Amino acid sequence: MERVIGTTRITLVRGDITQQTVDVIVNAANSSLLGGGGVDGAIHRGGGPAILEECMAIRAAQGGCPPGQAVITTAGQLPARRVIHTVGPVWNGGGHGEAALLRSAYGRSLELAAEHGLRVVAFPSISTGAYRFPIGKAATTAFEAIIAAVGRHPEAFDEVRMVLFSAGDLAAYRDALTTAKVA
Ligand code: AR6
Repeated sequence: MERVIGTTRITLVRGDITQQTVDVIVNAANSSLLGGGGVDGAIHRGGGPAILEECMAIRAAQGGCPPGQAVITTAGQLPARRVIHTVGPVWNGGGHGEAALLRSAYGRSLELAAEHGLRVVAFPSISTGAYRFPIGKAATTAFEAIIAAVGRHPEAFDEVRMVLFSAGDLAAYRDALTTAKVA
């Protein structure tokens, strides 16, 4: 399943984010940048200690990464060239700015990718694991942010890929991408 906006393909695959051979994969990190479970654990395990070393240097310089923001490091031994670490919101009922923070997490990640000339970007489903954001709303919000970023940077990206871990997650993102409005 894919949709094309100008010269950018928005694609969906079921798989493991650490196995993607792309310019940059995005990590669903936490504000400490010191690692964790889920996607974050898999990326640090697969990439090796070089990723944590750069995260610690960023922490020393700017004191972590708030929700909705993003930072970039090496990908260590992973097949991707770089890792962008973004922090999604913890779902707390939806009335605490969660959707805006999730939009920002996708949007800032794509701004950083564009700044660094990274043209093929792979995202996991940010915030829908440990942070409990409902999958359908997360999928709709992700594509709103991705489509807006592609609109701001029409020349920057060849592909923005969502990498979904389960069949259920893939189905939710397929529904959201099918119905997403492209301006
Ligand atoms: N590839 C692709 N998707 C994956 C993978 C993988 N290797 N592993 C899990 N998923 P989560 P969050 C899916 O919890 O909700 C960490 O401890 C998973 O099934 O990784 O943003 C951080 O340090 C789910 O659908 O991220 C933070 O503390 C989705 O990825 C916190 O969790 C996101 O699940 C962030 O929580």
